[in-house]
Amino acid sequence: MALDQSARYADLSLREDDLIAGGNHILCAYKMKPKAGYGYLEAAAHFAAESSTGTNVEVCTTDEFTKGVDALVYMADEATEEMRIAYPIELFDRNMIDGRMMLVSFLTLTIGNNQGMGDIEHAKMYDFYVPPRALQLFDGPSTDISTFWRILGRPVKDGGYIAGTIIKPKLGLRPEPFAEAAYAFWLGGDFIKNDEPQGNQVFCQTRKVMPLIADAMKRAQDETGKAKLFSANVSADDYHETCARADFILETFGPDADKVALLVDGYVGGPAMVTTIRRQYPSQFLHYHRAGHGMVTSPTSKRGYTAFVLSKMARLQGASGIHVGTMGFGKMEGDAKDKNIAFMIERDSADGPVYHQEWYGMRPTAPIISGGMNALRLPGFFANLGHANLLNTAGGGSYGHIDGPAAGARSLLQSFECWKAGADPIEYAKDHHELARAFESFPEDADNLFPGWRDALGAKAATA
Ligand code: CAP
Ligand code: MG
Repeated sequence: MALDQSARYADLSLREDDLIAGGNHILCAYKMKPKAGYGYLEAAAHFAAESSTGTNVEVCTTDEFTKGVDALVYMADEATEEMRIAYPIELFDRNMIDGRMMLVSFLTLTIGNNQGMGDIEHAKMYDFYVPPRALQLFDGPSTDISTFWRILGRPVKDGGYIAGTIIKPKLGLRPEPFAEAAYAFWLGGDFIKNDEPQGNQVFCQTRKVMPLIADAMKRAQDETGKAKLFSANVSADDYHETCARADFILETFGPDADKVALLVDGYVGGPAMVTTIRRQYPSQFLHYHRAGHGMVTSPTSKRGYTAFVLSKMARLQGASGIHVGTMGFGKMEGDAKDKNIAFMIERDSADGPVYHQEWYGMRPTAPIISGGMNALRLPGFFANLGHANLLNTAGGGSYGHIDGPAAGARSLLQSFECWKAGADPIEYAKDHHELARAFESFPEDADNLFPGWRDALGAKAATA
């Protein structure tokens, strides 16, 4: 049996409201289950000890000051497996260079060694609260979706849906076809991103492809008379490599460099990669791709943290936009209730599953909606979320459109206009050709979402 540390690391008389009013603690809510044979409160207290000042035994070097910065379990409910811990903000590391807080330290404590403890079956963080003093010490975003709206000539508030895509196939395009795929989409749509694994492959070198993409952007802007946006993946293990890519890309786009977002694979690359871009390139839109996150955030995983927590951390770190899934309307895991993720990152005041968070004017992080989306799936998505102030990237939904990516892009925009007008998609498609052709392009979705569409649309959907 382990040492019972609940007298030191648990205080169930602490009230959450008082802890929030005090402003000296970061609060974390977990679903936690101890291994068989361990008492709930004892395991919780050991968890708080390992996540702050303690270990599995008393150490003789502990003094009174140490005890003042203990993390404390303030709620433990075996029946619902809920455990909440208050972490004094002094526990978290501050930068030497400027005294600011860092996400690395937040993670190391709150979801670090405690993930491998012998007396814990599993534990997953599903919400956290950041007091005003700690919020001030995180970077937050330096640019947000309004940057893009401004470039696109839209209102800077409620500028609406940004139709985007991902160059597909995911890998295996050489520079010329890659740039042509970009050009073709830009004839109809606004925003293109590199896919998460696209970088400097031997068959598609950054130095070769980026000038071609910059040229494609120029040509598409000339052709359409509209500004276009590109999100370039600069992920790499090495800080210098990431910066070398970003520098080269911005220089290459030259006068169009403001239209370039820098994309990082922020989950696999980690907080340091995100902050590299946030701090070295504060004028650029920071695009957080979260590939790999499912290993901890999936509802089937009982460890790690949820997608909600990941997204909230991304805003603290300064992501201008982060993928938040498709809330059950696309191909990736998720459900309609995930809209609380979008609300938490885009509003100044929002409710999480446990905690209410005030952001005190920290810039918003835009929800990026991606994964199996197409024009037919969008209206349901918008209806669930209640707005369309977001970036959407539809790879299959654009390059899978029967009349090509420009038509695919137009079908996305028409779908947004249709939803905004409160119109019925089948009726709207009667005089919006690309939307009609989306029915023909994605017949399985059409059958599921709009039964009877073929009779209603007839030749309009069938003819190119
Ligand atoms: C989508 C995508 C994105 C996923 C990631 C892909 O392509 O490019 O990486 O959306 O998931 O590679 O699958 P499609 P999430 O549009 O062709 O589906 O956005 O949930 O992080
Ligand atoms: Mg992708």
